[in-house]
Formats: sequence, C-alpha cells, structure tokens
Amino acid sequence: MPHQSTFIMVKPDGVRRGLVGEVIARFEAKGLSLERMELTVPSGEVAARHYAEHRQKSFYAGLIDFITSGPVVAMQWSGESAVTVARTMIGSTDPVGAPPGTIRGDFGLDVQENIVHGSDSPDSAARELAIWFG
Ligand code: DAT
Ligand code: MG
Repeated sequence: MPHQSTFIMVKPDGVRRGLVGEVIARFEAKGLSLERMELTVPSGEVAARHYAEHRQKSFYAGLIDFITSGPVVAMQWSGESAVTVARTMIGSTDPVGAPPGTIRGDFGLDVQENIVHGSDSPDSAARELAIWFG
C-alpha cells in the first residue's frame, strides 16, 4: 500500500467547539505525520474552489457561508494509505449515521457542521493541497 498525503481541515464548528486538539491527537495516535498546518479564515474564492464539485447542489450556498464563517485549521497529513485511513477515521458525511469511534460519530449530529474535512481520493488530495497551500 502506498505512502500518501491528504488534506484535512477542522471546519469552523470544530474550531469554535475546541476540537482542534482532539482531531490532531487522533491522527497522531494513529501514526500519521503532520506535514503542514495553518489557521485561516477561508476566502470565498478558496471555499468555492475547494467545494467546486458541489456547485449545483441545494446546500452549496449554505456550505460556502458556513465554511467562511470563521477560522479553520488546514492541514497536510501523510503516511501509509493516508487518504483512506483519514476518511475511515472521520466517518460518513452525516454524523447521525457515522459509527462511534469516528470523529463525526463521536462529536457531531449535523450534516453541514460535521467538524472535519478529509480528501476523498489521492487526486482530490493533490487538488485540495494545491488550493490551500499553493
Ligand atoms: P464529505 O465531507 O463526507 O466528503 P461531501 O463531499 O458529499 O461529503 O459534501 C461536502 C460537505 O457538504 C459535507 O461535509 C457537508 C456538506 N453536505 C453534504 N451533504 C449535505 C446535505 N445534504 N445538506 C447539507 N450539507 C451537506
Ligand atoms: Mg467530499
């Protein structure tokens, strides 16, 4: 299995709720390596590029408002199969159905305010890391 890099973001709700340390601790404990990290309030342009695939969705406008509503913690993590490993640890999109033991399963109930983002493929990771870190 390949060494990979993935883009992880603690979303504004996660920062507001004081879950940054919890999220980082889980990935560290798993054995992934933190390569880059920045606390930033996303611009509308960065948010639109990041969520371009959802432009036509009914929830898009609310999603952009939410993700630009305050600081996020943008991170690059690497390690063995890091993309898949991180997605498994984050849990399914709707926290209501995410199993206990996952970040969304343990800390969320809202499909929009679901605490953390993780790239869904190596191609997405490369695209998102370029958007956030240039
Ligand atoms: P994921 O973040 O699990 O990759 P996604 O790419 O399908 O999920 O959607 C991106 C984000 O959009 C998701 O984290 C939260 C929001 N979202 C998805 N489906 C939604 C819905 N039905 N209503 C409101 N927000 C939604
Ligand atoms: Mg996604």
